[in-house]
Amino acid sequence: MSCAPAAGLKLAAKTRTLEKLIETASATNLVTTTKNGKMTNKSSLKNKWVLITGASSGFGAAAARAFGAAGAKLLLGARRVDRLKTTAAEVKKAGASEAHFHYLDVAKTASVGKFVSWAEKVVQSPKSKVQSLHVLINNAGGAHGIDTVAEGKDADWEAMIQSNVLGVLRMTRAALPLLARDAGASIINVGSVAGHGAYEGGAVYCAAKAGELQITRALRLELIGTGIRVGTVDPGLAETEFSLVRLKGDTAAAKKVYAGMNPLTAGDIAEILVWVASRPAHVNVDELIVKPVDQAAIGKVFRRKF
Ligand code: NDP
Ligand code: 8X3
Repeated sequence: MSCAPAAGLKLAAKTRTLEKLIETASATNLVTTTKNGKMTNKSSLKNKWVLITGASSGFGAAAARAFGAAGAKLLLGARRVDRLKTTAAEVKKAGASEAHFHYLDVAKTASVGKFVSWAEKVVQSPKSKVQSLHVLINNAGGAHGIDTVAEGKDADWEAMIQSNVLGVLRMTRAALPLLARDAGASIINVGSVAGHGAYEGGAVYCAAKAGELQITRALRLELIGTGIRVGTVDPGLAETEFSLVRLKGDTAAAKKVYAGMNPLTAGDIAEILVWVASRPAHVNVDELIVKPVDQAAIGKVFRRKF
């Protein structure tokens, strides 16, 4: 008895698998380059639409520039439209062919609705080559106050839950129909080390970022089969406007948060966000904790004495 037909069938199946892989790779613009004898795989962001919330400062603005430098086209949202205008100009300078911006308050469902309708019109305009969204970065958020629970203010609590938790949910729900299926699209949420551990004066911020982490995990389960990747990037101490906002505009107190240590920069996180989004389409970076070397744990920070 000959085993040739079985071998032939196996070969045909292998060829089909290979063809499928090549198809997927070209559909997602997988770029394979050789650098110093090493192979590097990444999917191209060129001309892909990237939507970033909280793009008026810090991580969001830096990420917009970094995605622009990678050839992506940007959709930027935040409440300070004058700052968005500046970011958009910088993004174009960095290399983006297009950078659009619009007012967005993630704490309000109506504002999120208006913003996403605007984004849909831009993405699906006749001149837009790729008519779907490739990356959604839920970055808008922050902390308000350092009060203990006993001293906490309703307005601070509500602002933190609104932006860091409900904002992520609202933006994701509204933008999901725009995200491409089976093409390496990503939802990347910006969490925090605060979502992984509690500290005094941080009860609500820690709860909010722990909420963001669990939303990310649930969403990944819910979206299985769509090809949409879902992950969270969770930084430690980074010097942006974060502490200035948390400490209600007290510049000296905000500076003190980073005194004597080398914090992360917005650029550090921006580069990581671009790296996550440009992995090959079959790779999902689930959860990434990034801390400065001087921060071994939330409350363990090394400070140099001058
Ligand atoms: P910044 O204060 O510099 O930036 C926060 C951004 O969020 C701004 O663009 C702000 O824009 C936007 N934002 C806040 N609330 C809203 C809202 N209701 N609607 C729309 N946009 C909003 O801080 P970071 O860049 O550091 O913070 C970005 C994210 O990173 C936040 O989610 C923060 O919690 C998180 N994070 C920060 C860390 C740090 O140490 N810096 C560490 C870990 C996580 P505008 O005010 O114009 O609306
Ligand atoms: C910001 C980092 O440590 O101030 O999310 O909570 S921390």
